[in-house]
This record gives sequence, structure tokens and C-alpha cells, in this order.
Amino acid sequence: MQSATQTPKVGVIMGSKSDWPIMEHAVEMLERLGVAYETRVVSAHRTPDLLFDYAKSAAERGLEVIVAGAGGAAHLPGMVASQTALPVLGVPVESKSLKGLDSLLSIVQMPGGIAVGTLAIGKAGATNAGLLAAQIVGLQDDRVRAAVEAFRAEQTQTVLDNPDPRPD
Ligand code: RP5
Repeated sequence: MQSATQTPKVGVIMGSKSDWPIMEHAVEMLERLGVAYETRVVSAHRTPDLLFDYAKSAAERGLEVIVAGAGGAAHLPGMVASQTALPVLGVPVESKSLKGLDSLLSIVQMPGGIAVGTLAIGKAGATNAGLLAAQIVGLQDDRVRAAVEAFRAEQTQTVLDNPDPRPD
């Protein structure tokens, strides 16, 4: 699945369809900021050959960043990072039994020499993965950088315009 007709610059992958309710927040942010993306299920454990193919071909297909979300024994981001020099952003998806602490530790505790940029557990992490991916793309793409700056300015203005913390 991919956005519009542009060549995707960000790949948003996840270990299972069950990760979508969290990972859709990364996709929402990319859409909001006008970043071309693709998204699909790639499982480190259930489809290891696909994982290797996806990661090895990512750069030559034009991807600039990979966002990888997984829960539990969340090996997807680290294994993808082992097969590409593209930046990989890992999103720990909240698990039922351990509330995502297992996912977080699985993703963040990489051995020195293979980097994964690990975000927060759950929705905030997915949102920020989309935002950070756009910021990376924006280093070379003025339109995306302007969209990130506009988003940040609007967010600041919304807080300043609503100083009263009590419900409306
Ligand atoms: C991980 O196992 C996935 O990323 C998902 O978070 C978790 C559970 O997957 P399902 O059993 O729901 O497919 O690989």
C-alpha cells in the first residue's frame, strides 16, 4: 500500500496487522505533512525472508527512512537495521501482557554498531516516528521541511490560544 503516485520516501512496516491501530498514527502524520510513504506487514518471525528482501532493497527503491513498529519480542526494527544503512525508527507497540515494556526493551537495547532510533511506547511513539521521519526527509526536501515547521508553529499557537486548563 502506498500514498498518492509519488515514489515512497518512508516505509512504515509493522510485525502484524494487529499493530495497525497504533502504527496508523505514524501514517497519519506523514499524510498530514505530505510525505510519500508505503506501508505493509513484515514480520521478523513469520516472514523472515520478506524482512531481508524489504530491508536490502529499501534504499535502491528510493526509501530514505524506515519506521518499524512491533510488539512483544519486537525484533523487527533491529533486524531491519542490520540489513540497511537507512535510518530505522523503532516504535514499541503496547503488548497485552507487559504493556509494551517488553517491546520497548526489545527495540531499544541494540548492540553498539547497529542503530535503531527508539520512540515512546504506543500512540505518541508512532506519531513522533512519523514526525521524525518527515524531519529527516525534510533535510533534503524544502516542501516537507516547510510542512514540519508549519505543523510545529500551529501546535504552539494552539497551546498559547488555550491557556485555561479547565474543560470548555
Ligand atoms: C509482534 O507480535 C507484532 O508486532 C505484534 O505486536 C505481536 C502480536 O502479533 P499478533 O499475534 O497479534 O499477530 O510480532
